Amino acid sequence: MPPDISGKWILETNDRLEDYMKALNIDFATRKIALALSQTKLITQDGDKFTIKTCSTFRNYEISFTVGVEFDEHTVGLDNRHVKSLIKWEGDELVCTQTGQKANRGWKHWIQEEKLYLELTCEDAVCLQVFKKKE
Ligand code: VLZ
Repeated sequence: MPPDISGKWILETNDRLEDYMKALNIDFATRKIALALSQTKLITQDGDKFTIKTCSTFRNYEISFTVGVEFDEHTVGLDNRHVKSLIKWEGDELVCTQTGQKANRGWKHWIQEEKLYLELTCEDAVCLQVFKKKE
């Protein structure tokens, strides 16, 4: 059984988000706003089907997918690129590969000590976010 990552999660720590946003060529003003924000993840999980909403007071971003089924992702409000995204379980990690213009792009989620972790990667930039469950 894969782990259950569903729920409402509040951002606690956000390490090197600016590097990740720079690698995506997100402009200065947007980066400064994004860095100052709290974020909430709302995750629903029904077998292999997921919806992940990343919410903030500035902008929201949502994806829905089935594990193992590649889909076209348009990163509207982030870097506005089109990528092919494929998400798989690798052991207890939910791993996304985003193929497109940017090399080495993707993310992974995992649970450790009741916290939700997210590593966001683009080129040589790696951002680590940790979320605490909202009861
Ligand atoms: O999440 O790729 O949970 O889509 C930070 C932008 C990057 C902050 C967010 C400002 C990337 C805008 C989120 C807030 C929406 C991301 C995936 C994994 C699912």
